[in-house]
Amino acid sequence: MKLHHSPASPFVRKVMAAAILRGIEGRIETVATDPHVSPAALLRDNPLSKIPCLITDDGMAVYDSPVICEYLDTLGDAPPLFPPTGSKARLAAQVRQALADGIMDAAVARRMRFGKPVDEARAAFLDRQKAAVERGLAALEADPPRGLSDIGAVSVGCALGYLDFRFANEPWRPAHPRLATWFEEVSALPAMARTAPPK
Ligand SMILES: N[C@@H](CCC(=O)N[C@@H](CS)C(=O)NCC(=O)O)C(=O)O
Repeated sequence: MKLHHSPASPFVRKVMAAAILRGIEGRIETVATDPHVSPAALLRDNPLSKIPCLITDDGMAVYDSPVICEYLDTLGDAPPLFPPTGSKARLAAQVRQALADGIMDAAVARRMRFGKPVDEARAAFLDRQKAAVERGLAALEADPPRGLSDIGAVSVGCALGYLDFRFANEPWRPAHPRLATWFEEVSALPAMARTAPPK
């Protein structure tokens, strides 16, 4: 399989962490891709010009990260990251994934302001993204994940790692001590340690 990849993308990190947890990392060849310049090789596979985008061994392009992770769960023998279909645990893991993905979406959108003038409408948009991140963190602090055993927890780890990577000047730990303790524990695990964003 091939994966359009960037080490800075939290969504790519989620896919690589899932692949490590599933024991199939070695089956994925990463292809360095900058989605923001809309390279032809990416557009051929994903018309949205977004990463991650996985190309399966039989040539099917699969996106976005929740869909890729669910596909990876069908490969390999390690314990699944998606609890059984129809279970309450599965719904809870998917909702937590959606919350973490939403934090990543909002944080990535905030990054788009850098180096550009910010008018009133843009400032309001950016404030809204910041507020979404803050509310998302508060919801996670009220109900932090346990361990790294499902796709919800993996996604939360990637979201927090992205905040550290891109918004180190806005420390989230002091107001979210339970989340900080959990993140400290899971950051040492191979799936998180080996996929950490560049320094
Ligand atoms: N919902 C998508 C989000 C992916 C995403 O936003 N990726 C960013 C990189 S972190 C991207 O490719 N951005 C390029 C663009 O928006 O043009 C997923 O879960 O995979």
